[in-house]
Amino acid sequence: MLLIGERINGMFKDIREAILNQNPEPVRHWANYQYKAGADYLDLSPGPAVEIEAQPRIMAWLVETVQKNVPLPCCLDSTNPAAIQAGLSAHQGKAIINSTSADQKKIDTLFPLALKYRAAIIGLTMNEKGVPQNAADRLALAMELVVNADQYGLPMEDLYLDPVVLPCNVAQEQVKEVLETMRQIKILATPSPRIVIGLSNISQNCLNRNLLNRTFLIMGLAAGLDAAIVDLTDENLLEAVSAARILLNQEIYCDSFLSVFKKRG
Ligand code: THG
Repeated sequence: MLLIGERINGMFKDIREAILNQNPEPVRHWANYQYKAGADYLDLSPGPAVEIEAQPRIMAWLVETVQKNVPLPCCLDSTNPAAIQAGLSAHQGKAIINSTSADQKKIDTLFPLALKYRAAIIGLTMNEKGVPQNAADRLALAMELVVNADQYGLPMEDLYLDPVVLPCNVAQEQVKEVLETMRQIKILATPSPRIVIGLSNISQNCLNRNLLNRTFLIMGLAAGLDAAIVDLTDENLLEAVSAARILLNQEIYCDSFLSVFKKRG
């Protein structure tokens, strides 16, 4: 599975201040930290505090600051297509666009960008009406994204569907709907579209976050999850991922597997 580091996000105070002061140090720090901890991609989000006109410049600055320091591709996290475009043009390697909703207008703006830059793209199973409450309605939106990918000629392995994880303290009954959506996405097309989630959403404003996060990640992996935006400071999570990779036959078992895989990167 792909691990996408969540930490370079304007939602966090140190990153928000780094952006406002154009101070690259915290961005460098978290790029290096997440790289060493085994991230495959780094999610970059200017966050909600940044003025809309400044978002493209800031996304490009985040990409350049990160890629000057670590050899990792980025997951460009913004609802603003101009910021995505600026990030893509500054980016080296295969980016992930994060994200389009299932709104046709958004798809028609962002799928052509994915094709132009040969980027992968995350499609959220939500639209202008919000996030559907059950698996069947999420799946209908997943299908719309798959049909559009087919029509645009976007390779299925470049489409990551996101069933939209909500905090379990406010949407507890939706957790199993998300898992069911994952199982159904896997059989929606051949080859299967990929599945990604923002893992830490599940535990926002909850107690014992790390336990909730890693328990849900393992349930997701059993349901076909391919990638997740995660907290790479959570060593218990990374240990559980190492074990899951063995049990899902994604890595070859060796007697000292935990110590070996934890030292990756
Ligand atoms: N899907 C996709 N992209 C996403 C998400 C998703 N990007 C953003 C988010 N969700 C994933 N990233 C995070 C990053 C941080 C947190 C949750 C998800 C988080 N932050 C602390 C909080 O809110 O409590 C902030 C703590 C602080 O301010 O220090 O939990 O679902 N495609």
